[in-house]
Amino acid sequence: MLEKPRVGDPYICGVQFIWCHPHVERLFLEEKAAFVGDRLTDQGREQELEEEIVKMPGLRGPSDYSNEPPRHPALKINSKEPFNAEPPRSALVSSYVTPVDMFYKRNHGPIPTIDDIERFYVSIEGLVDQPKKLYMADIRALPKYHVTATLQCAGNRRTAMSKTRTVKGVGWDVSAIGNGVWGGAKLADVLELVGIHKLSTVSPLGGKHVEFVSVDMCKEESGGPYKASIPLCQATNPEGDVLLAYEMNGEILNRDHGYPLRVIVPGVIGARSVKWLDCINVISEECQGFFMQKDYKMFPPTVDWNNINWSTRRPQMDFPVQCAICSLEDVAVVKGGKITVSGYAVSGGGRGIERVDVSADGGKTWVEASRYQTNGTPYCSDDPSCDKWAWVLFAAEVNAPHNGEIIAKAVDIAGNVQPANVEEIWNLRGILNTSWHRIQLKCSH
Ligand code: MTE
Ligand code: MO
Repeated sequence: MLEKPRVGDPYICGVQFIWCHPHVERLFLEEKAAFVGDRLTDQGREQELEEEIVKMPGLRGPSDYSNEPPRHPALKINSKEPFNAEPPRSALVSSYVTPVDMFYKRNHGPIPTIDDIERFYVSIEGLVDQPKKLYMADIRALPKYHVTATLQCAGNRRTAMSKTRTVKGVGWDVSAIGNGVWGGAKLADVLELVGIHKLSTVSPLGGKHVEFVSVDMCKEESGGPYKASIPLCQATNPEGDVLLAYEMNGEILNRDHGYPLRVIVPGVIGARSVKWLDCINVISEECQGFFMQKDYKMFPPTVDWNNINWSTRRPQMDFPVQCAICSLEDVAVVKGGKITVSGYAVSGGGRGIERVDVSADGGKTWVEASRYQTNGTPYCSDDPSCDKWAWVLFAAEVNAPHNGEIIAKAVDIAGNVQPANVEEIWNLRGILNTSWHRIQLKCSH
């Protein structure tokens, strides 16, 4: 990082001009300094620089962590730079919609900054007849939708998986998940603007995937921006509810969660919901970025870092059926007798939750938990107003055993069940730990 330039520095003239510009930060200065080089001696050069500044994009990915947003002190920090943090378990069952400040934050680089929201636009490029730039006003002019969707990191519950055998990745307890109400335009409507019709599986120029590119610099992408893609048929399906979201829980999206604009791909692992969207590319093959090709893939337990062949597996998209108890910590010390066990259950791909079972005797007998959605109304799978992309919160009363195990497991509407043990789904990246959630109890009497 450069110091504020002083007389005599090699780039003094060009740089000093940029430095004086109120919208420009030091980081940009550093980039400029590398090629400005010559001294600002004449008005012509000054004019040129001014034009370059006007052409600067509204949104930028900084290369260091000097401009991170404030965060709630109750979050448990799993990695500071990049910032990765989750709320205490209890925060997840306190409300059906997770408050923004209690929502997990999962980043791969520094949080981008906006110089000028008026200058911000998303470009739509690639296999489209007429590439387009969409400014925020253009996106806000499209019909606005609110989608309640649970976002879950593929690494949720990784720490528990790493107890079987070491895995690579940020450690997470059970709270790398949250339920948000996302407000924005449907990607299907946005794609219509560049001539790709609803429910198309191929664009007129042969595109089959839609790639989302951000501006945050990640070391995994060799300093390039974070990116991911989804199939075009999912992007053009209005029922898929893929959003370009500018609101979260009725508020303007904040910087941590993707301000000014992010993608929300409901029912799919969080990694595909690209934050700080900069560019949408219609492409013929799925995105070749690191997080699609060299990460977030599910391998069998026999694969280790010596014999891994990334090309043999597909990028993970839908997440499997999942649940976790959030009213108890592990290990929990409770008074004997009746206790209420509560938590969340969710499945990917829009498959709702059919049932949640809770056992207080290590899995010999089970009781069915009650389930709630939308502000406490009992969940009912044939109710069209139920949120198909969102979790259910569950609760069950059980008799606390002495030094026993409390377990929860969910079944989705397709009849998918969770695996009983983490060992059989162990994988080297530690993703998709959806094993039965087990809590060790110690009774205090
Ligand atoms: N988008 C960008 N640009 N950069 C990122 O690091 N992380 C992804 C996804 N989108 C990421 C991103 C991952 S792995 C997850 S789980 C979600 O964002 C997390 O979203 P949240 O921080 O809003 O909870
Ligand atoms: Mo993630």
